[in-house]
Amino acid sequence: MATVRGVVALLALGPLACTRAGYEAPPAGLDQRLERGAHDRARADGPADRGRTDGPGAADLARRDQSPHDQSPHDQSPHDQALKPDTAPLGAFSAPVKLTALNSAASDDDPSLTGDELEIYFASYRAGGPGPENIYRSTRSGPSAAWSPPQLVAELNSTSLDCTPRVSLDGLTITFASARSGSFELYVSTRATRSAPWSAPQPLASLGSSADDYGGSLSPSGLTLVFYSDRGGDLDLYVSKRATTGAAWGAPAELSELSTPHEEGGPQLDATEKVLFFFSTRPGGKGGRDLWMATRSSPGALFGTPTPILELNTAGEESDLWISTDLRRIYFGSGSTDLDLHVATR
Ligand SMILES: [Ca+2]
Ligand SMILES: [Ca+2]
Ligand SMILES: [Ca+2]
Repeated sequence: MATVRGVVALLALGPLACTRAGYEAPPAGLDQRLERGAHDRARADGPADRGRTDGPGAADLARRDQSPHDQSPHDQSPHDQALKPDTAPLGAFSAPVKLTALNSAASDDDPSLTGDELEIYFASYRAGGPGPENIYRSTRSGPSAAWSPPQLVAELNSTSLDCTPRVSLDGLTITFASARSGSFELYVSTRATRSAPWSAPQPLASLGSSADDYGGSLSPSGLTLVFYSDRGGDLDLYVSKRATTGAAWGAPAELSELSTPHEEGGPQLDATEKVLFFFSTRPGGKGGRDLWMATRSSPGALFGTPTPILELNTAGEESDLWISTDLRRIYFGSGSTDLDLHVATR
């Protein structure tokens, strides 16, 4: 979602895939790896540290040499590889890199990828679409291949503002926010295959409000959806649950332990539903919107005090994000005069 500048900020979450055959839960020890990562991040505070070379250890670099990005898709899909047990510590992220093939001179934001990371959806204010902000899609043939020129997603866009696309890991469900009927509401669309067109978007009416609602991100189980809304007077995070992937969504509840009078938005849960990534304008960041994360001891527990992702934040805006299931690749919109899509790895 683009922020401020006279346009209502638009944000989107990526509904993460529901049931996906072959999915493996993240390995035990995630908490310890995150703990170590937080320690590393504490050492990497500020742009001045971005060029340092003592970030990833030798073991990390050795791993990176055999990363899924270097694997031939014919040998093993990058996604399968990414889901293999991975015990290396989650250290600080690398310096963010712009996705220049996707960015424009206008604001580009709200990235969301399929689990294989071969298809990306995002929102952009560039000219040429039916409305002021539109949803675009790009694909690539492999994890290190070039992205194709972005294309408008005609089935999802309107003459109003459309933003915060969140595609599921299997690429068959997408949610997004649209102001086509007044305030921003969440919509959902599906497709039978990755090459089929998206169905006519349907409003997620039971989650909506008369205020603006953005970015509905499905957990990998498909049973939890987090989104953000200013129904309480300022942007805060909300969660809804359902018993099965075919059941109706329950009444949304505010994640009030994470609420401040400042902006909270762009939430995404990890597969354990114990780690939440989001953006916030709360004090303690670098300025404007910044990326934050919070953890909890179990999916039913309250989140602890959030920590900023120091090495990714700037005095500009860091907005809606998407993070891979192994938590090693994060895509987000960032910028000062206009937003651009970035990726950082660890
Ligand atoms: Ca831009
Ligand atoms: Ca708030
Ligand atoms: Ca910032």
